[in-house]
Amino acid sequence: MKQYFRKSIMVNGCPHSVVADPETTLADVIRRQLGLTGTKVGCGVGQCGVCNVLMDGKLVQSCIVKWSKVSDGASILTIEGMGAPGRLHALQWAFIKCGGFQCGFCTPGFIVSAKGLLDENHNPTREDVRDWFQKHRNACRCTGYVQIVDAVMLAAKVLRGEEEMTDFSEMLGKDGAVWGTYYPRPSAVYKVTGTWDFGDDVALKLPEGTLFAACVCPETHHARVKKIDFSEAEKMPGVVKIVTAADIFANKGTNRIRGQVGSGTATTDGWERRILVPEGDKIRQWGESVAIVCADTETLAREAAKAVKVELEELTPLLYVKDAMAPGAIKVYDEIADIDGIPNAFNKRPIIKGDDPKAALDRAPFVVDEEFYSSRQPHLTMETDCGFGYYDEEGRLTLQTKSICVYRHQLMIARGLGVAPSKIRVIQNNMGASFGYKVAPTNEPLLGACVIATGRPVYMRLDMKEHIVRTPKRSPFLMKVRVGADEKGKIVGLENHWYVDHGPYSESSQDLTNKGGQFMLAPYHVDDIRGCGYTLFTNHRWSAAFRAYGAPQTYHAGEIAVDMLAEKAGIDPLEFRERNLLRVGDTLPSGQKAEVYPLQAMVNRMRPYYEEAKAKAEALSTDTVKRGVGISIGIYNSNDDGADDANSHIELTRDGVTLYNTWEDHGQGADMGCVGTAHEALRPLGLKPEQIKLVLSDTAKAPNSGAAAASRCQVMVGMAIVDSCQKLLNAMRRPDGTYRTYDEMIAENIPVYHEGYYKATLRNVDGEIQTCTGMDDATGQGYPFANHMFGIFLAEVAVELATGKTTVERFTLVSDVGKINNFAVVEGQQYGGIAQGIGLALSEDFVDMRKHNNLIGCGLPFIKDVPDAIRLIHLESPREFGPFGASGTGEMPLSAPHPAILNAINNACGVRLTTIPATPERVLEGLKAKKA
Ligand code: MCN
Ligand code: FES
Ligand code: FES
Repeated sequence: MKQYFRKSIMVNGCPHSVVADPETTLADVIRRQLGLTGTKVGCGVGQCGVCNVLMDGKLVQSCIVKWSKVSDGASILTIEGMGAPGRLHALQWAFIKCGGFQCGFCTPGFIVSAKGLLDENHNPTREDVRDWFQKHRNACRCTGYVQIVDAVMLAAKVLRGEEEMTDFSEMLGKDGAVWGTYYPRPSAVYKVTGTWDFGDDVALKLPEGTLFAACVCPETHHARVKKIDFSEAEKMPGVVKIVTAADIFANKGTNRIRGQVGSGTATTDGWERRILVPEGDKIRQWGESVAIVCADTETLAREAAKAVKVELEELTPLLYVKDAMAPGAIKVYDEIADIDGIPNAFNKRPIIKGDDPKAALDRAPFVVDEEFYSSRQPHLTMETDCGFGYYDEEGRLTLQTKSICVYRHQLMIARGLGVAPSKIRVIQNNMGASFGYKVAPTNEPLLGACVIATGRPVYMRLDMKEHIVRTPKRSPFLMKVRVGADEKGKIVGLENHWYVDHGPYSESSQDLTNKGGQFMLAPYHVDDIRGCGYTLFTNHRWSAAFRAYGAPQTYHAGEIAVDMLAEKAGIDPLEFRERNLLRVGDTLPSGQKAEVYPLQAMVNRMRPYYEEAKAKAEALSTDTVKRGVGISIGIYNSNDDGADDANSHIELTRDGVTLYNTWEDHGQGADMGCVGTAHEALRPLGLKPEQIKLVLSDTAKAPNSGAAAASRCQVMVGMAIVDSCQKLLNAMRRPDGTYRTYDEMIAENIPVYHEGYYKATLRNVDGEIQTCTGMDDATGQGYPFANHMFGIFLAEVAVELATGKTTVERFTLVSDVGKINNFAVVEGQQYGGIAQGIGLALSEDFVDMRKHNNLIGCGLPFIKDVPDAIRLIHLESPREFGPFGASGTGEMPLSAPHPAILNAINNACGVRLTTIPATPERVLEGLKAKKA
């Protein structure tokens, strides 16, 4: 006989009597039984603070408090009890004012936590705030924490009566401008009040009869599936259907998924990926699904999934790219041909620019010839992968997920499921960030298979462990670089070979592999380059996009190699870089010109901070703690390689305008991007920002704007928005230059709906305007990118000699992302990217499934791992082909912050690491090797 506990509790000042399972968590009681979905659940195991509530005035992580431990009469405060739209708490107001959130998934947890602090301490210092969030383990993956601390400090002032909670319209610019200001994004009020529904929140409100889907994923990297036995599982309570590949075949699906593979150099046709691994076939990576249990509840589905027996024949896994390419290595796919005699290589991307540099390198007085390895960085979003599917009013298979390329996913999964693309509708849920992993379909085909097999709405949610081990990761690169300089410290040539570990699927691999050629030494004048990138199959995690896709790998090698070269040449690292900078008229490794050349001006801005940092490091180094300074430069693209394009539509309404497009919002600020851009383009109409309504990221309602990837949307969708706005203004303009009203347009029968379009455009080496074309397969030369973003990174670190522990004490970023639409958003992107760069440099990795399966095990940076002292300096060179002069910004801050840190470690203690992360163990090993 199962027992339930009835307790009377006060929730947000109201009495409730709740009957619940004693083993249920307080988070579940709050979310599922009380329906207060403002409290989110991230890690579910007490590591992230996303689920924070105050219980009897004390901050608790509600995901680890069992109902049995909640005392009768307990008083609980959730985010809903703090304030609501229209009556914000000072903390909620301050988070908006300071831009202290992005995706908003961690935000209720931070705000409730901060209330706990301010209730105790009315006048905290910034360090008190940081200590509090560290002690209470409040984690955020988006913001880099600085604006959160700003917000708490500001709220404290309000609560002390030193500051007024003013109207946000004060933040508008001259003549009511939104563009170029810190004006809050449209989703702000909802995110800080917990009323912004994420996928999991909507899922709890789905109709009766909705099934929960749990995947059966045997724990192996490589094995043949001999038998899947679900005879016991299907008899278990609540089980409605166990879906296998046989169900997909029965629907005439091919059970295969294909993504972008390449343009002819690949030996695979790209159809490697199975939706569900059938009997007789192979599991080729950890976490691959062989079956899905659809049951009435999550608990029942998970129980039954455990009862499915899978008989396996274990096979040797290839978990490291060097093993995969070793002569005689076993094959991940026997049937896919090797390239250039390299086992498991399925694509090659040569780069041939200028003359062969071999002779110059042989002659050069200073040469670096080094091998580098970059890690398999995990995305570590606070929200896990989740979503649901159902048939909509037109009988379309509708999938609401974290997709950041709704149209692409529609096409990618259609044939595999046996459904015409037009019969699939993909909608992006409000999401707790992606950082690119959702360029890959994850749950979409699985949910699709379940809805088809059951005919019922189906919901799937991974817990954090499943989320980490089953979703794709950053692809590790093994890089061999030979670069030389002459007596004057001028780079004379580059030989560059890189080997990309792409796991067992080829999807999205060619553009990634291209980056190794496009960005190796991109910030410098290098006439002569030879090299080649190879993409390889392994049995480790399949790779998808991760913010700056290919750049952190490439700059890890390039920016450390440049530092080593400077050291060999006896030249200061910044000085060496300045001598070699990419200057007006120089070409990038792909042979195209950059659209602007801001690097010298950026170095000029950086130099005083650099000199000051060097002096400080020297003065503050002791016998036990060595301090050092490191520099790096990153350039990254702001459009998809080649002939990128985007659509955006606009409709004039009686209340204002409505935009229709698929600028998917990970949390980066698509809402602000759309409103800021459209508001500026429609300035003659004098609209208020709230008069611009958005219908985003639903394939049934909005035209295709492409993926929210490659930091392309501000430029690409932005230009399409401007085009649509111009068309609307042209239609509204009267002969005297004034504008018709909506009613007049209707009365005169003038169209109020206008379609905007943009195709990526640049100036070629002759200065002529053309569209982007992509790269030549044989030489890696071409016109892949319309716009770029530029960053110079300065890291100041302290290395503890006894432990090898590195702390980043201060960080400076001088950037040029063109004209800035919204400063709060751009600064948030940059703080957050730097924090991820610190994780990439020092702690984050994904190698061992038993260790790297939770946020802490994976090395997620918490607030004290990220300095409060981060300086952001913006240069804004206007871009000819960007809306109002804008380029992108999202990925630049994660292009090359980590080599600055690695270079600073070397500067501090003489340990030159070529593998990341620079864990204390690796630094200590380096220190010991130095002594020996
Ligand atoms: N922006 C601006 N002014 C500029 C350039 C950009 O105000 N000159 C603003 C834009 O309006 C937008 C944001 O900055 O709100 C990012 O714009 P953009 O660089 O065009 O990037 P996308 O909108 O295409 O977003 C994708 C990009 C990528 S590729 C990844 S990965 C990423 C990122 O953005 N993932 C993120 N930032 C992220 N931020 C959060 N919080 N979560 C993620 O998953
Ligand atoms: Fe509760 Fe992470 S601490 S969800
Ligand atoms: Fe903190 Fe996204 S805003 S996790």
